[in-house]
Amino acid sequence: MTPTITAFADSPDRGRGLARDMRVRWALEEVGQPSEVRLLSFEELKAPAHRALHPFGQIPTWEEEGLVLFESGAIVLHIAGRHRGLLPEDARARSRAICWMFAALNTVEPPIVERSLATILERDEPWFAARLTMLDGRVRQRLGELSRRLGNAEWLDGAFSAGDLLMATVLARLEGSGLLGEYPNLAAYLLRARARPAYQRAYAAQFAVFLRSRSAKDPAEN
Ligand code: GTB
Repeated sequence: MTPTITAFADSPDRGRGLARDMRVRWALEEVGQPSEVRLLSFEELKAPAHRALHPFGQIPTWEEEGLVLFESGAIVLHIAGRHRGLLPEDARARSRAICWMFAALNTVEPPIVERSLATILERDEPWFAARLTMLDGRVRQRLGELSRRLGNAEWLDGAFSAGDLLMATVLARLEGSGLLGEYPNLAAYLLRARARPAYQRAYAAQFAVFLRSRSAKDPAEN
């Protein structure tokens, strides 16, 4: 049965591939698993039908033969566990790759998301500049540590894995901040990840949603 995932009908990132369905789309492309995508408005996200799938009323979700999952990391792990290509066969290498999945979501993503939310929600506050300096410092700490560990390697631990996939989507959220450019090996790592054909296909699919929503809103733009 073809799995169904959910995504924003009208993503606030305007098709830049920053919403968390992108991780799932990318993982599906890496392993060659077709899927259906159900697009949801903000109202639909909070409606009982969607909350029955996702307790927090968010995207993405996963439905497949009665199995319902939420949390992008759990969905990527589910995909990686059922197909070759995103986790090593060797048990120890597999555990290390899963370690990087958690590191991406639990250690690197939180300060990046906090910074990103502050730039949206707190920009007009009188104390915003001081807060941003502090948040930048927290992000820099993690980027410095990650940069030192990556060194000149192509990927975080041997072959490309679901750990790299999640880490790249986390780093992508720094787009436009100027912070990633301070760590040339991380900037190159993100470019390398985004150059993967599977990423390109996933990006194109979510960008097509943005183009359709834009033309529905303003036919003159197309
Ligand atoms: N921990 C969950 C996961 O990893 O799946 C987090 C899911 C989540 O935050 N989903 C967001 C959502 O549904 C979309 S991705 N938000 C609606 C709500 O909570 O009501 C977050 C996101 C949104 C917008 C941008 N952007 O515009 O750049 C980037 C990321």
